[in-house]
Amino acid sequence: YKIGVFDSGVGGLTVLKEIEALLPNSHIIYFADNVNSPYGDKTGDEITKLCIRIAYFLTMRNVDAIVIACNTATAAAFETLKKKFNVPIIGVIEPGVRTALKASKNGDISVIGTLATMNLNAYKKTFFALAGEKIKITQRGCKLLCPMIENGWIDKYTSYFTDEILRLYLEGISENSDTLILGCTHYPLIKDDIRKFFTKTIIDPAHETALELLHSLKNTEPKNKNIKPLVQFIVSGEINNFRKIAEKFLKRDI
Ligand code: DGN
Repeated sequence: YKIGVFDSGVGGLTVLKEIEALLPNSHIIYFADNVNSPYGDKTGDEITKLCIRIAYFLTMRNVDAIVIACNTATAAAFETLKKKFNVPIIGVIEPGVRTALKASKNGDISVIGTLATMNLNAYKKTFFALAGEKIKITQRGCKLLCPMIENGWIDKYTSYFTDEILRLYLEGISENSDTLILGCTHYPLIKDDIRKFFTKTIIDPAHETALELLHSLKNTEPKNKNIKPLVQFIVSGEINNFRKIAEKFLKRDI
């Protein structure tokens, strides 16, 4: 299969890694819209416009499916893309919610993500749709985390600063929550730091998202013949920083 994956930057790499593991023979086009990053401070309409452009770009390359490897973009544009484009569209929010519902024992779940994801209330709506009102959701918008990660604050030299900021965001997250969803695909890149402040179950929706892609492709006839395994990276802005973080995370040259 030929699969389009996009994010505002390096966050979607956490989803890409899972897709590569499950569909190793695919041709994947990863689009990082880093010239427009962060999406999290934009309005739903602004984000939707950017997503439509990216989805056109990917469908022009004849992809069999598009994975929105970004919670903010999923929150803003999932329904619009599903209506506008005639390929399976996979978002990250529903997979994360499903995983959290399976993992939580007490039904008290916290979610961290960008301000836009929280303002659009996408997690609350999805929990409500899948589980009714019996789940208690605490949402926390973390304005600084995505830009920090996008700019490479993911190593031991920066972890002191990252920790201080995480402390502010995660302190007071419902003491009773037994499950925390990383509701921004950038956050798994600093999962070890997050773990210092939330010691119970942490959900990264990436694996479940890749499973959902696999499932939806089962009923899809491949559009392209003779696909060779390949992962292409396309960035709309700065390249070197993107490459550095991607190579470190994927543990290979790209
Ligand atoms: N990785 C994006 C997400 O999951 O929401 C971050 C969006 C952004 O650019 N802030």
